[in-house]
Amino acid sequence: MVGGPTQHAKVSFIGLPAVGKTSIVTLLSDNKVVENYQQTIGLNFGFLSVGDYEVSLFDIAGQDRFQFLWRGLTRGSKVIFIVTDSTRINLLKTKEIVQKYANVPGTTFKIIANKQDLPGALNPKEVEDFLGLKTYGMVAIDLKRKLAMSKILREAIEENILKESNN
Ligand SMILES: Nc1nc2c(ncn2[C@@H]2O[C@H](COP(=O)(O)OP(=O)(O)O)[C@@H](O)[C@H]2O)c(=O)[nH]1
Ligand SMILES: [Mg+2]
Repeated sequence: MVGGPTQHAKVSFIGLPAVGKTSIVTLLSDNKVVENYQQTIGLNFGFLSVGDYEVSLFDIAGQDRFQFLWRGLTRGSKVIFIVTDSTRINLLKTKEIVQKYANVPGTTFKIIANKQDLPGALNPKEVEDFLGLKTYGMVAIDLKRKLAMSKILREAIEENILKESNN
């Protein structure tokens, strides 16, 4: 067999409601576009095989009443993506999420600046400067972005594994 053995990886998505977490997971997992907003209740799962990794995607509800679940549900994640819709108002609240959650040893944190197609969206560089974490632009309702999103995911997992094996 070519390549290394298949490894399992858990990756989680957190962020405020309606920023596009379920859309990203659906894009990766089902090759589909989420057209109508349907609030996620608690937790939704996706799955993706990328490179040598079998990745479980944890899509975690963003509403205030679900935030008490975030820490427990994300436990053991190699990567946590914090998703923003790239608006100013959302970024202010996302900064609080970064301060509160982006400090788990062993987990790699990245930002997705989603909804780059909307007028007035802050670009990934602006989002990165404000939040202080590596940021990738995304349009989760564009099927053509699936490959780019899979690549972001794979590189983040590889970065995490490399860092952990150096510790
Ligand atoms: N214009 C635009 N709409 C998006 C994008 N990503 C998601 N949406 C829409 O935003 C709404 C909320 O998306 P959803 O994935 O359910 O958000 P979640 O609450 O974070 O899981 C849905 O109506 C999606 O169709 C995007 O990149 N651009
Ligand atoms: Mg959702």
